[in-house]
Amino acid sequence: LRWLTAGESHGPALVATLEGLPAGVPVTTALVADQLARRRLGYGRGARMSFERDEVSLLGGVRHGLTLGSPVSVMVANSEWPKWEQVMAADPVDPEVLAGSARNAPLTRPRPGHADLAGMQKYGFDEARPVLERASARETAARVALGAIARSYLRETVGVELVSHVVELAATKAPAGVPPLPSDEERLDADPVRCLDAGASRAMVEEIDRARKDGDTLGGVVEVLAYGVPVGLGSHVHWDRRLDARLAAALMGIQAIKGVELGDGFGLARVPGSLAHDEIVPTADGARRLSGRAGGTEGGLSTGEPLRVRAAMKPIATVPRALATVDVATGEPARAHHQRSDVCAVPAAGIVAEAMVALVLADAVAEKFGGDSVPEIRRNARSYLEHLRIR
Ligand code: EPS
Repeated sequence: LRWLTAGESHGPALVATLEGLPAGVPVTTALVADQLARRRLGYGRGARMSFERDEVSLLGGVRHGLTLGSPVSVMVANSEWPKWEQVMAADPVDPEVLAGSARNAPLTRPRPGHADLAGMQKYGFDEARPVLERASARETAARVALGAIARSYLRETVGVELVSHVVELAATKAPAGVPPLPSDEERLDADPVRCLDAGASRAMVEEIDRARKDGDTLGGVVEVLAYGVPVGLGSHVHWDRRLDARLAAALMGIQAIKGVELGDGFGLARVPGSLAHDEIVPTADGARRLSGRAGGTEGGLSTGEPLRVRAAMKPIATVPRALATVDVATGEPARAHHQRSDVCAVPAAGIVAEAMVALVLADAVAEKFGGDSVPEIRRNARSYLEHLRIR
C-alpha cells in the first residue's frame, strides 16, 4: 500500500489517497465520518473542535460502498475555510487586502517545541504561518480517514480488530490491568479521556482543568492493541521489514509524539531476561505465549499474540502561558505567539495512533497475502494459516 496526505490546517480541505487496496473492501462516507468524529472527542481540546466540522467526501476508488481496486481518494473539507479564504488562498491575493487582515499578521515569534523556527530556517520563510499550517495536527484528520479504510480492509480480510486507550496523562497513570478489548470501544469513547479506570479518568480530567487554569498544556501516553494479527507479518531478515520498526516509525510520525514502546518497551531494559520474555507452552491450539511483554512481535515478526504498542505525546507546544523565544523580525527576546490552543489532545492521539497502526498492519497484510480482491486475500490467508508447519 502507498498513501499520501496533503492540505494545510486552515486551507479549504485535507486530501488523502490510498493506493494498493483490493476490490471489495466496504467503505462508505459514514464509515470514515464515524472515525473522524471519534478523533474530535476528548476532554481538553480547544474552541476549534467545537465549531469546526469535518466534511467527508469520497472522491475516487469506491462504488456503491465497496472499493474498486483503484486508488481511494478522500477529502476532508474545513468548514472554517471561509474565514481563511484570503490568508490561505492558493492564488495571489491583492497585498492591500492581506495587509488589512489581522489573520494575516506575520507570526515572527516562533513557539518552542513547534516546527516554527526550524521550519522557517529550512524553507526560507520570515514568519511561521507557512510552516505551522502544515505542521499542525489538523493533518491527522486525513490519516484517520485513511485509517478508517485500513481498518475495514483488516476486518474483512484477516479479521484484525483494534482498540486504543489512554494509559497516562501528565502525572496520572491508569493502574496496570487487563488491556481493553475491541468490544470496550463504546465505553472508552464515552469516557472524557478514553481511560477505562474511573478513578484515573477523574484524576486526568482534574489535571486538565488545573492546566487550563494555569495557562498550561499536557501530554500523555496512549496504547493501541490489535487482536487477531496473524503470525508472520513483517520479517526478521531486514531492518526495514521489521514490523516493530514500521510501527515505531508510523507512530513517531504523528505530531508531538516523542516516544514509542512495543509491549513493555523501556521496562524490559530494567528486568533480567528471565522476567522479560514470554514463555512458550504447548496447547491444544498450538504453541502459545504465557504473557504479552513483547507486545506481539519477536525479531520484527508478528507472533500471533495480541499486538500492543504505546506512544508518548509531549505537551502541546502552543502554551498559553507563552514561553521565551526570539522575535525573528527584530532579533530581540520575546514571548512566543499564542492565539488559542488545546490544553491536551492525548485522547485524540489514541485515535490517530489506531489509524497509523491500522495502516501499517494493512500494508503488512497486503504484502504477505497479496491478492486483488477481498475473497482472494481471504483464501490466501486461510491457506497460509492452514498449512503452517508448526502450530
Ligand atoms: C492545532 C491547533 C488547533 C487545533 C488543531 C491543531 O488549531 P487552531 O490553531 O486553528 O486553533 O484545533 O486541530 C485541529 C484543527 C484538528 O482538527 O485536530 C495544532 O497546532 O496542531
